[in-house]
Amino acid sequence: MAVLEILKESVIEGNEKKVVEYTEKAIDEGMDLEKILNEGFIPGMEIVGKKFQANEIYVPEMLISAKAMKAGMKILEPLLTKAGVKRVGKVVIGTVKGDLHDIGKNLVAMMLEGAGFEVVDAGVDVSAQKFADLIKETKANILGLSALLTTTMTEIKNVIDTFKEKGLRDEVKIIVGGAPVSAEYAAEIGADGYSPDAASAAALAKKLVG
Ligand code: B1M
Repeated sequence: MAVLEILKESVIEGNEKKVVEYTEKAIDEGMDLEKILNEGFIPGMEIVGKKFQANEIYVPEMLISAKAMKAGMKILEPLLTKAGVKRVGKVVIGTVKGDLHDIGKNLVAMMLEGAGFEVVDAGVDVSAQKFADLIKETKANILGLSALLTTTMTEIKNVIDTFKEKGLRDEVKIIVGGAPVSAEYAAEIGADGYSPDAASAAALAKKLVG
């Protein structure tokens, strides 16, 4: 099997050791960095996302694949940056103020990375001001907001309103998600999109920047 095919399969299997080994092998062979990303990691994570949506795999398997992909990205990322390879887009993602849940948000961040985005993870309990500062600082074109509590869901609206007040709303596409959030709520508060899970969040982000 060719190196990139093995790399792709290793991401799907969630075999971290093999992902690292074959990422290094591809780099050592002088393979194009973009090709490693586009023909190894991205199609691997795309298949993982599809399997998750079809209920063929569940959150733990998806986390294992995402962790394996991330180990490879750790090697590839500095080289991509150094070579000035253009990514699909840049995303700032975080869990809103008052909310400490981050498992789903981390999964979304990893799927976005697997889809070719540069991801700035703002962490949990992030204020509207902090999101605004990060968007100005990173010039990201997508903002991802996660909320897991009915009490913090309203903070998503506060972030969007703050962006409007600061004249930043047109600078970014805002995508939202988390268990209590719905497509109706997202539309009501003026988000650009909602997705129910990590795989569709990556597809949505791609559509919004495409
Ligand atoms: Co909390 N918690 N929790 N908790 N917790 C819930 C959410 C709850 C439903 C449990 C329950 O009562 N049945 C409930 C919320 C009720 C409500 O408001 N409707 C609850 C509560 C009440 C609380 C506390 C208030 C409990 C207390 O202290 N009295 C407290 C609040 C702390 C705080 O945040 N301020 C609390 C604390 C915690 C722990 C710290 C113990 C822990 C979090 C650990 C961590 O995240 N590091 C925790 C956990 C683990 C849960 C449950 C059990 C699991 C959440 C999870 O990780 N799911 C949860 C009950 C449940 O869901 N069964 C519960 C797995 C994860 C992969 O799914 O996060 O939904 P999820 O993410 C999905 C999608 O939602 C979507 O994609 C992900 C992957 O497919 N998605 C996005 C998420 N973000 C997205 C963003 C997007 C797009 C899609 O675009 C940007």
